Amino acid sequence: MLSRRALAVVAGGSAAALLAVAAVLVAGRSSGGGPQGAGQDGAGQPSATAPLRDLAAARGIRIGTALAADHLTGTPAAVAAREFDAVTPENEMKWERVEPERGHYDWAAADAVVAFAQAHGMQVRGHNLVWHSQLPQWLTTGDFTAGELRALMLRHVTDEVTHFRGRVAAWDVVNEPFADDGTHRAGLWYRQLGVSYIADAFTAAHAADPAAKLWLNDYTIEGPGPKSEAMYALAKALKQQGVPIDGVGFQAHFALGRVPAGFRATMQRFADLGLDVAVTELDVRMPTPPDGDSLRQQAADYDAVLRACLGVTRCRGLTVWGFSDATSWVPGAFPGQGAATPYDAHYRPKPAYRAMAAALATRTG
Ligand code: 9MR
Repeated sequence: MLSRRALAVVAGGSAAALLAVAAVLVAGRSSGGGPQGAGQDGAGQPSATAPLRDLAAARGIRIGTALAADHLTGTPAAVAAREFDAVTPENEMKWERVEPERGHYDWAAADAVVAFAQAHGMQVRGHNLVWHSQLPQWLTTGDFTAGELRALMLRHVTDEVTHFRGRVAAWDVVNEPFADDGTHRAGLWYRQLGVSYIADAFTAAHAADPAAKLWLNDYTIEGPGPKSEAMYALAKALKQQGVPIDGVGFQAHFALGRVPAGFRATMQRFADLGLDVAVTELDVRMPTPPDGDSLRQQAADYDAVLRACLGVTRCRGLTVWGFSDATSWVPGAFPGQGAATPYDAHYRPKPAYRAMAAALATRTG
């Protein structure tokens, strides 16, 4: 039985995607398969052989990865292009990278990631326009008045969106606006401009590229709690005010075994506001080195997140924050932890990869 979304995709001409599902279902009943994702994992699950992106297309969602400009050749590039149909530049579009000096832009690294994505039929998620972190020093130490800061923000948003117009499908316009207790994060923007910076950033981005989808994005909003409530209230208010917001991204940086049981319900609640939702930065960290039990739990966690997205009609896709343990940000940020992605450090698929393929290929809810 095909889902409504799968039928829509097939009706839209993607018969190849339907064939891919058929292929994976057949492969799932045998123990054979290709070199990637072949055989049985530690949990004894059957494996899939079709690339994730084909399986995802058949379910009407995109499957993405964060990608850095220094991973556009060799094995990382080959795996990214084969498995994923969406890309989020990991750092290359952040303010400190694109405007290291006031008014002087350096688009080279971001352009390289975008060109790679275009060459391989991958959609680009722009990350990000306004954030409290990874800002250039000239901006954070500039001692600007509120009026000057607002003008700098609007110009930066306008220039960046304009540069990528037609090449970036969706933008994380405002990233991580809330602290864990649900208050507005006391970063540069909120401190100097108050809450108005958020609507202003969306309005400027929309003016620069009316076709781009515009998103809020944050972490620890996936289950009930003050931060999720704050994000809900903000998204609702922006919609009511007619601010051009299209979606809310759930970053989903999880610790092993900690996927909130209510993730699907949370996404549905936001979708009911008339917004799209997506999983934008999924990873599941664990103490290293991993063992059979932790890899099995991680596979269950990836499965749960993917099924949460598949269970919400307005969930547009799932992006992993790097697909290989070779390049993940986690060990640098959480000493003693890592192994957070679906591929190991040698670019071999882990049980988490096979869990995602299986979740995409089967319809067990
Ligand atoms: O993965 C990114 C890492 O390379 C950077 O050093 C770090 C700097 O803050 O940002 C990481 O990506 C973050 C993303 O931009 C926003 N959500 C949290 C991600 C992980 O920290």
